[in-house]
Amino acid sequence: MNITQEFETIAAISTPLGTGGVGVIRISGGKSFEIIANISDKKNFPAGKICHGWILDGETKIDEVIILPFKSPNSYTGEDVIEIQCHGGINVVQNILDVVLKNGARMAERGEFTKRAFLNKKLDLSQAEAVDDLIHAKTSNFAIQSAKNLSGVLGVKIGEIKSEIFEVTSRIVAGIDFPEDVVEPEYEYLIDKFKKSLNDIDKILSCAKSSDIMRQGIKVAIVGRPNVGKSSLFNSLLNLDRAIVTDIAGTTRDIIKENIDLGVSVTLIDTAGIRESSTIDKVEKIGIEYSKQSAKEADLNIFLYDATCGLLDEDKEIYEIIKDMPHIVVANKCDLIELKDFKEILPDTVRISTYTKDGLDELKSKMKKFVCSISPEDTEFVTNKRQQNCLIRCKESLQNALNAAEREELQDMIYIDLKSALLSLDEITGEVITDEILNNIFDHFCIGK
Ligand SMILES: Nc1nc2c(ncn2[C@@H]2O[C@H](COP(=O)(O)OP(=O)(O)O)[C@@H](O)[C@H]2O)c(=O)[nH]1
Ligand SMILES: [Mg+2]
Repeated sequence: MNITQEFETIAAISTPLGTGGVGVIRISGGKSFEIIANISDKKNFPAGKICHGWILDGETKIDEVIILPFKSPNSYTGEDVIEIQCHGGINVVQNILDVVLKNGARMAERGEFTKRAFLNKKLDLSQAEAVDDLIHAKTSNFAIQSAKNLSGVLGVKIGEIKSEIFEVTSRIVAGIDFPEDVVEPEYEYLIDKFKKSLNDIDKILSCAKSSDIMRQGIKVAIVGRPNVGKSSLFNSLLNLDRAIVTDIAGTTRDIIKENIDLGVSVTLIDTAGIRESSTIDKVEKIGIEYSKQSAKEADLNIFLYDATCGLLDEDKEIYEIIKDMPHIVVANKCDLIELKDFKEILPDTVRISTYTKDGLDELKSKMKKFVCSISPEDTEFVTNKRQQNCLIRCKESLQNALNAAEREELQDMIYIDLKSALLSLDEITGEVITDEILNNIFDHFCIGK
């Protein structure tokens, strides 16, 4: 592989800033080997061989480290790369980075290592985006799906669709350029081919909704009147004492959010109890408004009431707000009543006690069932909004080509549509891309990646 671009040498801390077993500082660019030779007690760094030594700042010993040398093009970025594994303390990694910067590297920008990997053709753009997805995945499921894209699944599929369209385009061009020697392709053949490509694109786009859900997660709000045990349930689902629980109505005044992993990332929202009362103050009133808003915006509401009281008018008013949206009815404090005394007022009520934890597994499995109903666990193709937009544009061009072929229009016209279909696909993998789009993608990355 030829490295066509010559960049400055960059460096960054690649591990999260904090205390840990190991910290990693990464250097990439033409001066990497020179810099490490200047700042280490070793002078020889055979590519692919693990080296052990000290990082020095002049005479001062900074840390005892492991050095991993990679020679271009066999590295993450495709350039010469040095990775320094040091002891994982905030100051020690910073001290090493400072020495590296003092010796001729500049601080890397967000995503600059991966951007260079892309520019040096170590990854296509869909793989580079998968790196970011993998790092930021909120659930193990999404991490696995992102790893599929990192291995190139999406890029390969796009490549297949592209070569189908390319084959047709070449035959059309040959017919146009050499009308005496080459017969232009039959319209029936074109129609078949376009339908097949449209079908392939639809298959990827059919996973768009579950891709979005996997990436962003869903919102689940716990709603109910004060004191029914919303905060207790919130804490139980999190396995954490996060929200304050008291027997005083109006304890929760703000919205509290935390994430749990139910195959997709679920943002669990504890809300202020919704009630009308002359004693509520301004703060609680605002909290109640937020609660109503959260209920309306949630993908799923858990409607909680107190089994010992049954459904009061206040409960019914809240139920009215959410009854036409996806919801689960939950009766809490079932530890306080005899099983035989429980009357199911609303269908499919889950009976729980946040004290004894009875019924929580059933509630969780109902939540999971809902999650699965909107996002199947195995999504064949994970895409992001940018990729989906490219696919939609490609689909429009192909649809135009199909319409034209069905009307048996001049093949010159069809050729123009096919060219734009190909361009849209090239954008997904990054073969055709503007600097603006590129910067926009990598600006979201972490420093050091
Ligand atoms: N007996 C019993 N009490 C509960 C249960 N869940 C919550 N509580 C109590 O009900 C009161 C109100 O709980 P809290 O979670 O603050 O309710 P919220 O106002 O809806 O958030 C507190 O005194 C809790 O200890 C339960 O399952 N059983
Ligand atoms: Mg509360």
